[in-house]
Amino acid sequence: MSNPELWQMRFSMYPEKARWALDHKRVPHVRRSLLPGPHAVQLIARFGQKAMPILRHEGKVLKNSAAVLDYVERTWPDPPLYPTDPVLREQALELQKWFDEAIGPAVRRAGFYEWLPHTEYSARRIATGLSEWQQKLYAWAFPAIRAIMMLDMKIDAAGADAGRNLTREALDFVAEKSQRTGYLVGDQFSVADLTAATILMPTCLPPEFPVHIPRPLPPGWAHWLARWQGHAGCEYVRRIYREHRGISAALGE
Ligand SMILES: N[C@@H](CCC(=O)N[C@@H](CS)C(=O)NCC(=O)O)C(=O)O
Repeated sequence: MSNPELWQMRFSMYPEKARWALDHKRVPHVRRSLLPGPHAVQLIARFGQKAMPILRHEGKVLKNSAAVLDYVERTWPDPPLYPTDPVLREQALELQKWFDEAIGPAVRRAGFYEWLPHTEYSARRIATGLSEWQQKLYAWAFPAIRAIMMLDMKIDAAGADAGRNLTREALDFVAEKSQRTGYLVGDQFSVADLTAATILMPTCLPPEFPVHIPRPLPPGWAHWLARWQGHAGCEYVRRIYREHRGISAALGE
């Protein structure tokens, strides 16, 4: 069997879901990392869409993080991410859907609203892993890219407000739901925990998130993290990362 190829953005949460699933199952894979802005041109011609993650394997193309995880689960079943019990599996997949469709966009809208005004820092953080001159070039082009991102993701004050409320709701939910067994569904790590921890990663920034974070953080980014720091939901996110994130199975980028 050939190695799968993952099209991703390094700093982003949905690609992190796909990386985590592949790493968890120790599937050797190749990562193709793109930057917001140029990514649209590179992906639309190739795959007919610009959102990542996209996984290509053995002639198949999976285009959404839930579809990628489903394919990874079926192709490399061990260790499992889906609960064996059909009722628990249904619950885990429902939670994945809630985090993917309602919470992810809300967190992103609220976070970006506070982060993006810091032009130089935001550009460098998004362009993490690139050479110094590439980061400089990206920072130079970033004001135009940022304007497109804000329109594309509908980032404005009202969206940020609603996004903060949903972020808090999600943190309250994971704190409460994981109290009994430590996990969101049943008593084992599953796709529900992987998804919740990943979607809330920008809110809690667990040290095991495997992407370089430039320091010091400018005020917008620091303030965002400080707001959630002491929440019990962030303790859950940090514990899930600490105990289950594991190390990369990537062959290269
Ligand atoms: N629901 C999709 C969301 C994917 C998504 O929003 N990906 C972001 C990165 S976090 C992206 O590629 N954005 C760039 C774009 O849409 O142009 C999934 O689960 O894969």
